[in-house]
Amino acid sequence: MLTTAQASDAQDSPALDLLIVGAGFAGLYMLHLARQQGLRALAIDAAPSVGGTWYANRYPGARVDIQSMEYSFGFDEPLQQQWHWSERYAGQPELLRYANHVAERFGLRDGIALSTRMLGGAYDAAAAQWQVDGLGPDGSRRHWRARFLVMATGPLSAPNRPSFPGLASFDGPVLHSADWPLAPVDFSGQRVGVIGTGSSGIQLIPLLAEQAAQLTVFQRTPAYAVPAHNGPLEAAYEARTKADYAGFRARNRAMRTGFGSDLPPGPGSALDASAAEREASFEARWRIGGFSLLSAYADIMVSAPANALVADFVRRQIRAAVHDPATAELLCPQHTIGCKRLCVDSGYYATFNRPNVRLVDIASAPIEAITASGLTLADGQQHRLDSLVLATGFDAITGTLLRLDLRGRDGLRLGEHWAAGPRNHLGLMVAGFPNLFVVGGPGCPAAFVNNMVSIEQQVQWISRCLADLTAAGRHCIEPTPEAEAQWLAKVNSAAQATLFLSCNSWYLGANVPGKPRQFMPLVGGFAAYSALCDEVAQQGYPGFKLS
Ligand code: NA7
Repeated sequence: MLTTAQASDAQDSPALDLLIVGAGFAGLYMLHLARQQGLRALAIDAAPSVGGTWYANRYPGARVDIQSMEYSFGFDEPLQQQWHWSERYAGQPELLRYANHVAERFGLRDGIALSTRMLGGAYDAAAAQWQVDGLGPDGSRRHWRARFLVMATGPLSAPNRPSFPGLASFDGPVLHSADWPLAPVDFSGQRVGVIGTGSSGIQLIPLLAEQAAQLTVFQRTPAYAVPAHNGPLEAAYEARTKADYAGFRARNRAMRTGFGSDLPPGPGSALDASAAEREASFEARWRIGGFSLLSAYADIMVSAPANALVADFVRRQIRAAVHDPATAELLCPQHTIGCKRLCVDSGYYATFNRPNVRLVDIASAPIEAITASGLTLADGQQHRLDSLVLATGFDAITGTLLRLDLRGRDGLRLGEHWAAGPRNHLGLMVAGFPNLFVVGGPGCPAAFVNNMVSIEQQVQWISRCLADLTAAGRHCIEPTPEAEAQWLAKVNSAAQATLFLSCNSWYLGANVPGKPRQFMPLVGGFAAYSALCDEVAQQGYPGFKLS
């Protein structure tokens, strides 16, 4: 936050109805709806481009893990009819083009300030306004006043950069998957090290292996990866979907995950099926690819024995794909499948058959230090490297919000309010922080849902809420502490009924040292959540104070 003196020097814009932080898909859609409602709205983004996560994650191989006909906006029929995806799972460049197209198509550019970073914001109860401080493109101080503040900052936008001892002394480039250089990086002839084997590592490793002289993958926990079977989008599938796109979107919205209506979840328990039936079902879903394997039976994420059957199936696929038995064994995860987000890959396991790729286990011998010329492990192994890639993920869901200086009523800091872990009501609003909305934050199912569907639902809810407030002549909405406590209990009990607490995932904050261990997303399905949010609005916002 700026001091009072600094704030008075800052360039002050005219008061806004709505300040939107983030110009990714959530920010773009929020701006579009706000303008349609006649609100004075501005979206700011620290990046020099719209696109959010699809601008930041430019690493080779970055690709969406939900099919593009589903992972795209459904709110506008001409948009969904006219846009053509070239591949089944679009790559980052195409997704970024799509974000730019949306900004152009809906005339949003003049409502977006790029290279403009929020530093902090405080709720001014006397003026019933958010006072927000930031920096403009030239580094000059900026100040905005807005009745409503929408944090469309994304759940995966604060990179996790572990503090490996000696990292700063490394002589070569250190790249992070979520902050990749704009110019293409040439790894030809180099010895490259990759730390991290989550979705990002799994996508970039096969491509780096094709370039590097030697690629060493430092693995702390092996990941379960299912094949994407990516390829050109089939014309017949596209035509069939577009013939009733609205119906397709509606069927997806009725799913727990907001996608996958083409291949609905299998009913019943994996334990009730015969071994042959199970194998046939897993095989069929493996051949189709993507997340569908986890919904082969209804109890895979709630029954440990059912889950073990799927995990065993994937380990058998890994052993079949990887020639060296010792490497294959090291690549076989032992934790609950799906407990960490499942990865969707293109040739990941087979990459370890290349003679220039080596897998190193850093669970048994952790990284002791990074030196000028490489990396030393606890057992004394030395690895000489020319470049180091960190695919170490994100301070997920809360990281971006807590890195800002956000203060609610009476100067209450968000960091204090969330000291024991995040809490809010409906996954949308925080007690003590009036008129502040969070899209894709804790307490909502976004992490388990097609994020485009989740964004549309939350942004539409916020838009409706703003309209309802105006119609009722109210200025301010804020959840009650009681409603917030009840919602937190709901989030916790929903997670406890599943297998999601059985491993260290970013859902739990367990990937960031010192972060409170609390399960952050809401399990229970998109359709149920969406219906509940609608009911709250319909009933006049019980659980909220309107003033
Ligand atoms: P993830 O899924 O959080 O993966 C990060 C990887 O980095 C994972 O293998 C971690 O091992 C590893 N990691 C993190 N910190 C360390 C340290 N300190 N030492 C060694 N290894 C470490 O991030 P991604 O970017 O791949 O994907 C995030 C989401 O983006 C993904 O779920 C999709 O939704 C899209 P660990 O498993 O913690 O032992």
